[in-house]
Amino acid sequence: MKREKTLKDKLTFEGVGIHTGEKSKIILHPEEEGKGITFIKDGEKIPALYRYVVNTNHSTDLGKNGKVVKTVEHLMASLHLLGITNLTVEVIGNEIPILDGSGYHFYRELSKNLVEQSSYVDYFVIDKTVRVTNNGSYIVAQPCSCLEITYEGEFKNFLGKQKYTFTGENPEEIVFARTFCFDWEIETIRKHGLGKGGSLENTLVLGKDCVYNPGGMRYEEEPVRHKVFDLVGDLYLLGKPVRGRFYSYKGGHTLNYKLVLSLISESPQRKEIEPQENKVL
Ligand code: 3BW
Ligand code: ZN
Repeated sequence: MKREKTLKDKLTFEGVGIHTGEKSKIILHPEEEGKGITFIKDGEKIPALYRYVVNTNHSTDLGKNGKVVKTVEHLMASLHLLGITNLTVEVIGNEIPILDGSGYHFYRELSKNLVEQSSYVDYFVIDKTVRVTNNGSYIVAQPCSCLEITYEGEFKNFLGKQKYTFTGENPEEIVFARTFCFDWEIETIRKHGLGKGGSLENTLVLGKDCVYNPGGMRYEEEPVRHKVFDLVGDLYLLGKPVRGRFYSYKGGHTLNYKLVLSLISESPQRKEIEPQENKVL
């Protein structure tokens, strides 16, 4: 049995957003047990829950009453991996800072500041097999008392087929893996008004046969490790730390979100017990 956790003191992170390119600041405030993770932007409280997801295209964004916080997935993954269950994230700006593109800075600073609370963690336990698909991609969730996540990708460049399994024991296996993109995608992403803050400082950029970043890759399977990390973040939108075995074949934020919705609808009692506050939109 693990206990709920929050931070000892507030913690601040500042930097550019990968999509908006704007500078932003987040202040993480300790929160009482049972409160969960909440974003607060311009006075609007946005619970870190699936029902506030407003976009899953190239990032996972949350919003309520017209206030949107972009790119929550890497912070959410870091909180999930550290077992931080109660926290208020004050957002000054429109997006969570991308920092180095991985969860490394969040994970390192947060891990030095943890405090256990008195209640035991209430897990979201996968109790039956659930499968979601989307043109050739799929994710399968299965019951397990562990947290185990496998990602398999088939990339159209030198990476080819890559697969990585995270067994939940060593967060360091995935927190250091950066976000990534392929050179042939950048034009389209920018045309859609996204990726304005993207650079070699925060993104692993890959070509057909090359790595643009001067330092190369942090691991041979850095992209698939990052994909696992993204899924850890998106799963935390279930509202509780998760227990189960997951296999994602070419999934992304949209499919991750579809899985989350499907897991919720397969366990109707969980919808019922959600705080009343979340129903007011
Ligand atoms: C490109 C791709 C993404 C950039 C523009 C120019 C440069 C660098 C970046 C983000 C899910 C893994 C990657 N989500 C911004 C974002 C971007 C992610 C989406 C993904 O990690 O698959 O959390 O802009 S895609 Cl030089
Ligand atoms: Zn990511």
